[in-house]
Amino acid sequence: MTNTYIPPAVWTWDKESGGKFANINRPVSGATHNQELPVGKYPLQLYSQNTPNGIKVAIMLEELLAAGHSGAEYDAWLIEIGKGDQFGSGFVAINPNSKIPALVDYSGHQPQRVFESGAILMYLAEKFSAFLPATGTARTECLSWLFWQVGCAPYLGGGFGHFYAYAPEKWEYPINRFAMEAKRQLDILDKHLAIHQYIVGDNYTIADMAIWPWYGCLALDELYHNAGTFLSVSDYRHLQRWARQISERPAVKRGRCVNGTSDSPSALRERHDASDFDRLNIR
Ligand SMILES: N[C@@H](CCC(=O)N[C@@H](CS)C(=O)NCC(=O)O)C(=O)O
Repeated sequence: MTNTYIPPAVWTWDKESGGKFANINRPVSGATHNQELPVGKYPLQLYSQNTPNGIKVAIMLEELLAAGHSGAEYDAWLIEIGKGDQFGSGFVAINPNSKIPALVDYSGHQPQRVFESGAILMYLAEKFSAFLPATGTARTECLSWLFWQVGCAPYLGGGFGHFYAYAPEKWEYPINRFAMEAKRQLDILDKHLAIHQYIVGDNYTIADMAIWPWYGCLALDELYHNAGTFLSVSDYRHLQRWARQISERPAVKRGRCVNGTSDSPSALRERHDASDFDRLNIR
């Protein structure tokens, strides 16, 4: 590499560091402005955007509804992270980490906030006794893979995705480092899915719902522009099979539209009723 950086003794904040998210990144936490969160008619209020972490929860809620859990009806409000909505006072109050997704459950005596996508999936699975095996090896496997995903995603998103797609310039060293790690992770899943239908054997669980939005979408070449070709994702045949199978689920098709920001006919900025999907062009 030619442009070698010599770190100063003390790091200072370079506001002009560039990159897609430079305008919203700061070295401090907390709210930047007052912005109350809207509250809709259902006990479950989701505040999110349809990024890979965001759609995990919308997919879970749609799967719960599809499985007949009418108590999983929800309002989904758009938190536009590119515009800094995650730093509004109302959002920071339900997630001090200022990242989507976050959920508030108003069904109990006190409103219950839940943040971190893995924690939200587990909270909903336990609340409805669904998509998480109750005991034994299957439950332990499910939670192992759920936490595997939450731990690995920063390498795929913050590492590979950032340097391949969002950094102001392409640098070989970080792209190489994180492409290697992304392929290692894809290979783990491919080998596992060669002998399992779903992540936890025969049952579709919250582990699939957490892993698919990242690794399933990457396998389908829907995550970062051209990344599928770059990482030769078609080589991972078993992962491909699983990724396509999950993508065909009607609840997954609906969930990934929720809190979409684009002008595309499959983006639903807010979701307040099952009928909201009727006007979408869901493939
Ligand atoms: N570990 C968190 C990560 C959430 C996360 O990174 N969310 C991103 C979108 S995918 C976000 O809100 N980014 C906005 C920001 O970093 O300011 C989770 O799984 O919920």
